[in-house]
Order: sequence, then structure tokens, then C-alpha cells
Amino acid sequence: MLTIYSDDHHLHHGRCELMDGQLLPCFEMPSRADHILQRVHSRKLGAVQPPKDFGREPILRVHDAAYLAFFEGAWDRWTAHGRDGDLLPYTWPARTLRAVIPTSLHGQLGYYSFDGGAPITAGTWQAAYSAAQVALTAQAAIQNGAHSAFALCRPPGHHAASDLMGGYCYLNNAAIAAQAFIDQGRRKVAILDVDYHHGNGTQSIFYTRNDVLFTSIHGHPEAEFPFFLGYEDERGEGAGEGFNINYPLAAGSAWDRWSEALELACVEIERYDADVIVVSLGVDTFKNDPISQFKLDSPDYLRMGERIAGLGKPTLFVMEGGYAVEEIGINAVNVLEGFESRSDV
Ligand code: SP5
Ligand code: ZN
Repeated sequence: MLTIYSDDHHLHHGRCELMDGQLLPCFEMPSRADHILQRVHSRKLGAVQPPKDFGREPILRVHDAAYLAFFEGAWDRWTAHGRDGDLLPYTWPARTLRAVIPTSLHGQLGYYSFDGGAPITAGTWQAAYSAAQVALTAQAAIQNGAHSAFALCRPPGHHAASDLMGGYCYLNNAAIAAQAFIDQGRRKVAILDVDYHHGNGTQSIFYTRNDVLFTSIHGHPEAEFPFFLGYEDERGEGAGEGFNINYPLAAGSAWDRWSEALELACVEIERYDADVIVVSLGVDTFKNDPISQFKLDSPDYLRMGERIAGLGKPTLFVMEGGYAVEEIGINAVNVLEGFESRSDV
């Protein structure tokens, strides 16, 4: 399987995040992608290529233009204020406040984010821009005939909405790739989001549409981040009614329960008769993940890849979360190797 990877992800290295009342080093760190790349090499998964540059247009098909301009320019505004630490939001337009776009940097930062988990550093824009190009380059490989490809994206993307960053995410790499498939003539794209957290950004981007089916298996939002989206009764709206399917699971879920949800999602994707599948590949479902509550073990990821291969469709894997850094490469590449073991194309 072809892997697309850019070293630019090293440009994004947030200092800390608020967790259980303490400031801790960011769980979303550069060594995550380094470990995955090492495993891709050591398992001889296939060629590793750098991204091409498709520019801003395919990003603007998913993201709001003012949001993108804000994100691109935020660091320079911050340094112009004489600051050099991470730029983090601290006030949001929650209920009773006015959701107008302020003119100040911090006002706009609150307006364009939904949590304090997405620090902007000197290289965050470049890293996120390159990650989107990584996804688009892998998407192009499939559009040109490959049966599968791996977009080794960092930072991740599935929490980012059209005009919101949060949850370690800035640009929604999987959504940008899914939209590119549609813009290049595919009629039906299915997204299978297997990250431990609900893909609230991706869901919101495609919520009113029937050309992109969104399915997600995740920790129940009653008890888990992002808390305010990801319930089973969110089924899509308007033309999108029935094309959004959530499988929230209880803390402690292991492969027996998780794989039942996967089976249900796969049946829906088969029924939809997708032309192509985009997998939001988070491996924070792992039993040793430091911020998550599922109990998947490393061999389970082989089974996951095998089942996805059984769908028999061209499949783009887009890297999302996973914070057990020592095992992240094994778990992510296990999905890809499981997929290849059952793909006869
Ligand atoms: C892409 C992705 O996986 N983003 C996840 C962002 C999660 N941010 C909130 C983490 C809160 C974890 N709380 C765990 C408490 C353990 N004591
Ligand atoms: Zn996650």
C-alpha cells in the first residue's frame, strides 16, 4: 500500500493541554507520526511518497474562507503582540453570549474554536496545510486507480468543522479528501470513522448531504469528549436524513462489542453501495491509550482491516488519533496489513 507522508508535521508541536485540572504536555505529539512511519518502513508496507500541492481550493470546498484566513494569519498576529508561547483560546460564544465575529485575535480565536485543545504554534498552519495535501495526494492515487492508500496525516482532522478547530484538529483531512472524490466524479463516498472519539467535525460538514454517508464508532458522548455530538439519534437532516449513523459505545468496550458495531456500520456501507470508502483511522481505541476507555488489543486491528477489505471498495485510510505512542505504529499498520491480506485487487 502506498503511504503519503510529509515531514512538515514536525512544525506543529503544542506545548501543553488542560487535563484533569492540570497542564500536561500535549498528547498529540510529533513522535506519533514518526512511530507510524517507522513501522510502515519496517513492515515494508510499500512506497512512501511526499505530498503534491493542490493549493487552497480543495480545502475551501470544505472550510469557510474567513476561518481559513484567520487560521493562516493567527500566528503572525500573536507574535505582533510580542508573544511567543502557544496561542490558545479561553473564551467561547456559549449560550447567552453573542456569536458575532469579534475583531480581536482572542475574540476570533474563541469564535473559530470549540475547545482549548488546538494550540496554534509557529508551524501549525504549515503542518495542517501539508496534512491536507497528504490526504489529497493519497486521494488522487485512488482516483488514478490504486485500490488503497494511506494518508499519514498529522495533525489529525476529524474534530475540525467548516469553521471550527478543536480536539487537536484544524483542517478536516478526511472530509477534504471525501469532497475531492465527489468533485472528481464519484457519486457516493462512505466515511467510516473508527477513532475513539466521535468525528463531530466530519459529521457536521456532511450532515445535510446524501452523497457522503458518515458512520462513526466511538465513546458515548454522554461520558466522553466531544460530549456535545455523537448520539445515536443524530441521523442527518434534509437530503442527508438517514445518511449519518453513530454507534456510541460504553467505556470499557473491547473487540467483542466494538466489532459488532463495525459489522453494523459495514452492512450500512454495503447497503449504501459506496463507490469509495474513506476511513478516519484513529487507534486511540487501544487498551493502553492514555486518554481513552476502550480495550482493543493489537491483533484486533488486523481483524479491523480484514473486515474493511471485505467491503471490496477502493479505500483511503486517513490517520486521526492514537496516543499510546509506543504501540501506535503497530496498531495503525496492523489495520493496513489486515486490509491488504484480504484485498485481492
Ligand atoms: C483526534 C483526537 O483523537 N482528538 C482527541 C481530543 C481529545 N481531547 C480531550 C481529551 C480529554 C481526555 N480526558 C481523559 C481523562 C482521563 N483522566
Ligand atoms: Zn480520537
